[in-house]
Amino acid sequence: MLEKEVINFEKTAIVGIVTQSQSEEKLHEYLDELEFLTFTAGGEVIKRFSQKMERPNPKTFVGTGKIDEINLFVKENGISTVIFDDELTPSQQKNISRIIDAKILDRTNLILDIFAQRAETSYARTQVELAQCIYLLPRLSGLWTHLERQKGGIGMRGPGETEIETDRRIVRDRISLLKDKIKTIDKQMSIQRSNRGAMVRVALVGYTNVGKSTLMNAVGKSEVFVENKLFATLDTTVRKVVIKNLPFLLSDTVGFIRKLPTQLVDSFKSTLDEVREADLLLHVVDISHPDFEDHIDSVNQILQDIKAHEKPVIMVFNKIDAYKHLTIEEDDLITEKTRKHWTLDEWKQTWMSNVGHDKTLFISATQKQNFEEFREMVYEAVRQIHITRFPYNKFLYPDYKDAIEKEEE
Ligand SMILES: Nc1nc2c(ncn2[C@@H]2O[C@H](COP(=O)(O)OP(=O)(O)OP(=O)(O)O)[C@@H](O)[C@H]2O)c(=O)[nH]1
Ligand SMILES: [Mg+2]
Repeated sequence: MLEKEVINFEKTAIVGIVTQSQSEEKLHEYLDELEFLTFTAGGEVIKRFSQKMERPNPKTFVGTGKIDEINLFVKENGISTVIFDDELTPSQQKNISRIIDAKILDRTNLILDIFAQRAETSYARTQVELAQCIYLLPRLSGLWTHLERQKGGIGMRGPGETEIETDRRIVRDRISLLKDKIKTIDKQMSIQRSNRGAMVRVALVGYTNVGKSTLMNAVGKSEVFVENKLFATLDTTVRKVVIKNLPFLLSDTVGFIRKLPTQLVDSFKSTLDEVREADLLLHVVDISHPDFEDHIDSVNQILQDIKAHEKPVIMVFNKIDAYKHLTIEEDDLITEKTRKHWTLDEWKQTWMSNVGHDKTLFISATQKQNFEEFREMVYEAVRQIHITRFPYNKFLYPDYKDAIEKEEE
């Protein structure tokens, strides 16, 4: 409570829709996530609005009656920001801003904002700014509606439009400048990566907030920033890790999220190269999260988008210490036994038999539960890649060679 008073959170309302392809339950989950994103960005959600509709209204996303309802609530409760769960088209954003007297943002906007807040190195900042400029360009005219309303339409249109043209030119110039800057850094990073020598490269991937950095710290004895907020990590960290004399490189990178803005995926190309060029992926999952199966799907989709879906993967189900299942009595007696009622063992069995080709692990990174098994499985996978990749490694890693021989005796 005290924290909230000191930090002064922005009062926010969030909006989503129920459609044929998005059930009420799904919307509820999405809005939970949007609320967490809002909190991460420094906002406090005062109210959720939702509407059932066949498809989004092309002009105002939700119906005009709903817009009026939101507007009234905004006025009566001093709401400063309204955030829509889906990406608004530039014209939707413009139309809504004309009616509702508050900042109108969408999910993409919000994610970009969090990335901007969190970017620390100049490289991350450049990537985020590029994504923001690309997002902003088609929306520039919308920014002027506020001014138009204050000063009236007459006389404003001319200079307003000119300003928009000037702004567009400025943003376009900025985009090409940022692209050049990124190209230069890309080259440096790619040289850096190729200079790392003959070591197997393992990348931690997964949804945001699943515990990738925590795992990295636990394995690599490094100090990577960990926080119970979304997108704690933006920059890639690479550490040399040694398990049983076998050295390899482990990288921790930006987390994924569903509906990840495409502008971000494009701008973060080089950061994601770390994943694209890895030999082995550790796909970390937060099994204590009610939507973890959706998270897995989103991550797999993004891996496919960046063409990293054919790599060997170890599925690492993390946070088993926090996994809770509902017993039928806790819920209600009529409800049939759904997946939410499964015990951890039942999950394990299904995953082991379902996933088939992927190796599966269940751990707790904070409690270091099942760490021996984790180390063993990673070691074995890295060793396999190492043997095929570098058959003459005995000159490079005499210790490692000894270790294998000892083991095989
Ligand atoms: N209960 C429990 N919490 C964990 C475990 N591992 C990580 N956490 C917590 O989960 C939160 C997120 O951890 P991070 O390591 O920052 O997650 P991340 O995947 O790196 O997140 P991003 O960098 O935001 O993508 C932190 O509050 C951790 O303390 C675990 O095994 N059990
Ligand atoms: Mg992290």
